[in-house]
Amino acid sequence: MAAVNSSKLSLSKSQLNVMSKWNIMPYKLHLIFTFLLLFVSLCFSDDDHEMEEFLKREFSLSKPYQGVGSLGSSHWELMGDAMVTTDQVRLTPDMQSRQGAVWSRIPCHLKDWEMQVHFKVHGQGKKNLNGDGLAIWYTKERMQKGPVFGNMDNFTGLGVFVDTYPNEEKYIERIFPFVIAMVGNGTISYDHERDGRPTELGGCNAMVRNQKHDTFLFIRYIRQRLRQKIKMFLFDIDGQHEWRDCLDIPGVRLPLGYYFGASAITGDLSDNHDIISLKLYQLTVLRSKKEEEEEEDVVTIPSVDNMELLRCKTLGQNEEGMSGLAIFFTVLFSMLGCIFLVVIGMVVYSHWNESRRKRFY
Ligand SMILES: [Ca+2]
Repeated sequence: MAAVNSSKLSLSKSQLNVMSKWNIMPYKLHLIFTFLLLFVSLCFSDDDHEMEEFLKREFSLSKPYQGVGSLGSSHWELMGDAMVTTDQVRLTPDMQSRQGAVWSRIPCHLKDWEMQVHFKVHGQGKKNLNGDGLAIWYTKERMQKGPVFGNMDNFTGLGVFVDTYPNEEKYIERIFPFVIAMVGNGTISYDHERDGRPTELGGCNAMVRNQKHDTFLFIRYIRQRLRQKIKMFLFDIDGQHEWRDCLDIPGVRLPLGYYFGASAITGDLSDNHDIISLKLYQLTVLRSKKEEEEEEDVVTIPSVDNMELLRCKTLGQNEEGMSGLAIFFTVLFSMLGCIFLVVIGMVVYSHWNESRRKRFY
């Protein structure tokens, strides 16, 4: 106890010393305090701390799906094999060669949003004998049939794919179902045979098929231009409330006025692909003046900053190996060349030296 007391005493003495120093330099104290405050506020100024959420009913789809697929006044339109039941919008049934979709009729002009997708993928097929998956869209085009999870290829905008069948078998390290995101500008094709790897922005595996508990996918898009991010959370671990970050990509530039949709496709293999609800929340994000100024330019074509960089990350290993090998051979041949030149030089020099000696004698 005595030791503690003395240490307390010495601490208070040193504190007094420090305090007296601070009294001499009030400006320093003020500065330190300001920096601390700034640091703390920066640490806590995460996106979640400055957001308010508003459910936008016109962009949301939920039970009892009033008028969907029958009334022209509904905000949502069905396509292909999609059908409405009391419990879900079934994009495809568990049958071969089906495709279906549900599309919003209204273009969305929100800057910052979060789409909360409650979905269900289930069927008779055993693991990896099911397919092909479903997609969530924010695109310029709507109501188009096609090969990309039941939507057109060369789409313009954002596609998030819940891919349930591994088409490319050589990458056995990837466990399916696998969720990826892709941004198209109208000219980029989705490579079905390679599960979209050449154009993916990133993704994660997610055990979302034949689950007893509910499965969700959240797509969050905030700060158009400056800090755009797509975040996906999955509710898939034994029904516990556990969310996982799936991907987080800054610099995703999406134009305003695109349409939300969901689609699915089956081929030789099939599944029921169900949408239970789509809930769109408007997010209110505070922006600095600088951020507002930087966002003034209107985005007309979807793009992703550092897209080439992202591609290199996913494609790159073979290319990197090749360039390493090329460097090795370049260095090897340069060294051999140098040695050859030195040897030639020595031979020439010795000949010259000998002939000079002969001249002297
Ligand atoms: Ca696939």
